[in-house]
Amino acid sequence: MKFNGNLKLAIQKNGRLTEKSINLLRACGLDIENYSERLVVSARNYKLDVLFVRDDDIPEYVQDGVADIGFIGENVLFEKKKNAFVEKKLGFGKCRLLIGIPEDKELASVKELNNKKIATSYPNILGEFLETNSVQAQIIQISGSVEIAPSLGMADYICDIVSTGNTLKLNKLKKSFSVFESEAVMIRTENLEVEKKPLLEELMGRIDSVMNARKSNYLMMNVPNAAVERISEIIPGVGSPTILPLADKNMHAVHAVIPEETFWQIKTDLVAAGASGILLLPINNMIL
Ligand code: PRT
Ligand code: ZN
Repeated sequence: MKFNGNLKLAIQKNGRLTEKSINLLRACGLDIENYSERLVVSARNYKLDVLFVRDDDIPEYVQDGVADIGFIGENVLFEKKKNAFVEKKLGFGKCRLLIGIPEDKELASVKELNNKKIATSYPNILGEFLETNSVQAQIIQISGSVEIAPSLGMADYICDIVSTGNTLKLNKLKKSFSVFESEAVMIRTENLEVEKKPLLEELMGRIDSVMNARKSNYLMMNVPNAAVERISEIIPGVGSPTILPLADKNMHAVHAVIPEETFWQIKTDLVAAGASGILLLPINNMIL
């Protein structure tokens, strides 16, 4: 396997990043067969081997060149302090590392962390945060279920990953200071073999195209001739809309690519201006 010339990508085997990583690769047109039982899967239509590993091992694999590239949460990457080059953010796996405190406590300033015990699985990231803020606190390193540490009397506060905040609530904790923002990123080994560079560049181009497309939708509607100008003003987006004559001489079709989040903001104005038969379609790929 080592010398087959394929680009080697490490992704999480079984966890929160797995499905989104595979979805992204498939959206890039890569044919990756059922992966659940295997450690390595080769794409059928691209010189790419996907290695399935624990997320904690990905920075080291990429540093050592066992994998050429990896998809990994920035939280793990920065905690592990390995040498790998961040190529791009991937737009999924977003979360925040923050200080969680008991519901009945208040923290007015970061300085109030002085001399406290803080439980975390991220001693390096927390350590840097405390240092930046010139705070001396005791870091209690635990590998899982950090949120129960205050109720067990092991620590005053915690520093853990939060996305919805439900886990904090369940443990009678609440959010305090934000320590680190994270999302999944693509990392690359520092010494990528020259022959693999075109494979990586092609893959990155496809990822850009998929990510651009995910941020946009394709909007189509029918518009009375007199309203075409008004409708064109309402539509935000990438370039000017496409305006096409219809069989009905009084109407035109208007098509446009719009940012995903804007549809519900403009929908009422479009209808009020006379648009009908409004369709909003997903876009698979978009090359700018
Ligand atoms: O087995 P392996 O080591 O590969 O997986 P893992 O258990 O270490 O990681 P996993 O699958 O839980 O998470 C992988 C990555 O997903 C993390 O490194 C983050 O980059 C990202 N991510 C996004 C999250 C969350 N959201 C998240 N909510 N990782 C963990 N959580 C946990 C958090 O630790 C806490 O226990 O979810 C809980 C909080 O969630 P809420 O929604 O209740 O706030
Ligand atoms: Zn892990």
